[in-house]
Amino acid sequence: MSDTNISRRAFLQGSALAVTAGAVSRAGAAGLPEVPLQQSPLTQPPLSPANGRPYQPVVTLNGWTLPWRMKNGVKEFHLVAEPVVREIAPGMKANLWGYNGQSPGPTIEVVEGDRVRIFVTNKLPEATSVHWHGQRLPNGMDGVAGLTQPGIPPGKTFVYEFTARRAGTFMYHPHADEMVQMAMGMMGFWVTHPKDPNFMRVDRDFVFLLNAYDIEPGAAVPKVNTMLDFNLWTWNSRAFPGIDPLVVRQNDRVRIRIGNLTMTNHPIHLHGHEFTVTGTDGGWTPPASRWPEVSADIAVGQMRAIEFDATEEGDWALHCHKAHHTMNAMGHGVPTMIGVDQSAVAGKIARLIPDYMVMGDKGGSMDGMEMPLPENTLPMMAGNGPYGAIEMGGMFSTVKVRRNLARNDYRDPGWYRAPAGSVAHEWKGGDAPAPQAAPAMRPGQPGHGHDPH
Ligand SMILES: [Cu+2]
Repeated sequence: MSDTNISRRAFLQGSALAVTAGAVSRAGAAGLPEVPLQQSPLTQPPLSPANGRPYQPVVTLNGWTLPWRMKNGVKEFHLVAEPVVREIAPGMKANLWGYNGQSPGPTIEVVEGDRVRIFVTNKLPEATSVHWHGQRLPNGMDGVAGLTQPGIPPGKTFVYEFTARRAGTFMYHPHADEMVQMAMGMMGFWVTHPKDPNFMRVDRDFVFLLNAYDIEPGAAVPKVNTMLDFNLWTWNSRAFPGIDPLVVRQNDRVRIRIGNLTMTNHPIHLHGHEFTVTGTDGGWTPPASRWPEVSADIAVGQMRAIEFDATEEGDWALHCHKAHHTMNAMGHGVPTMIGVDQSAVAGKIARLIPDYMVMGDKGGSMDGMEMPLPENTLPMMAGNGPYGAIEMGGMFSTVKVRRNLARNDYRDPGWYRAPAGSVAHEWKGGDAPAPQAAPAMRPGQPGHGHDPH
């Protein structure tokens, strides 16, 4: 395939110009890189670079990395903005907008110093643009429709070109009708690897975006006008139990890069290990500025790279610490009934509705209860673990640390088998007589026996 003169001239002018309508016709399309598509919602293995400078590729949780072609020393990518169907978790599919068959779009991986050319074809019913969030680039490549370029009209292809100047963690998303397009799932991850592959080297490097949708139970299209009250809290447009585990070999150095494109902050909490924040939107954090944490709050529009040594074997929860963010669509608006004896009223209702069930009087646990749900709707908390129901949904997964894994093996090893005697269990030794402390009293208080004075 050969370049078109039109696009080459456009690059020399150094701004995001449309490859003219002719170029996306059958004849002109010869100049465009092919469009890789991904349909599977499962985590794809890391894409080892076939050409260019070497690096340790990342693993996109429930996602994939976009292949490129090398054209006269330039890495060429082709993104297609289009309507997609995304399985949020088994049992529920959403009609979203995304890139190359999925929401989020594929991760783009390049190396510091790479010359990068990205063709963006718009198959949406309205204009779009792509903003390369966090990058240093020529102003005309920044992707803000109206400010730095005209919007990409439906059916047209624009080209962006710049040098990836700074290593780090980035995102991409539209800067055109943002409220609608981001509520519909248009976003993706970008990683620029350091030129020196041994700089900040880790064994496993995971990436995902925090996103959120408001989809009525039974519906499939997000409500795009919702400002705060979302009901699906997702990582890469997947909700637990649809989120894959992060599989790690014991003693691996692990990095998890997280970007937040929701409307609120998310305190992401890791069990069993301490981590440090080694990178932000602005670059690597200076080592002297790091301190140990077990939760990192990720504000809207921010990115954080956390790192730890996976020393402890097991299945360690990794989740947002806002309790409503580890739940799915149903149940957020239900009144609190804890401690309310509903038995009298239940009898009366049962005469009218034979299957009526008292709910919530002993807490919210759904353990063992099967609820009828509307079509295409996820239960509020849904996962099953080796010891019963995991009463979670939404922004929840596990870091599965195992010994004896191969270096590049990311397959789910199943549930952790804890050594005998190391699991919390029912006490069967009988009640020990516990000495009770005497009731607290103030000196001189009448009726309380002896006075120390
Ligand atoms: Cu959250």
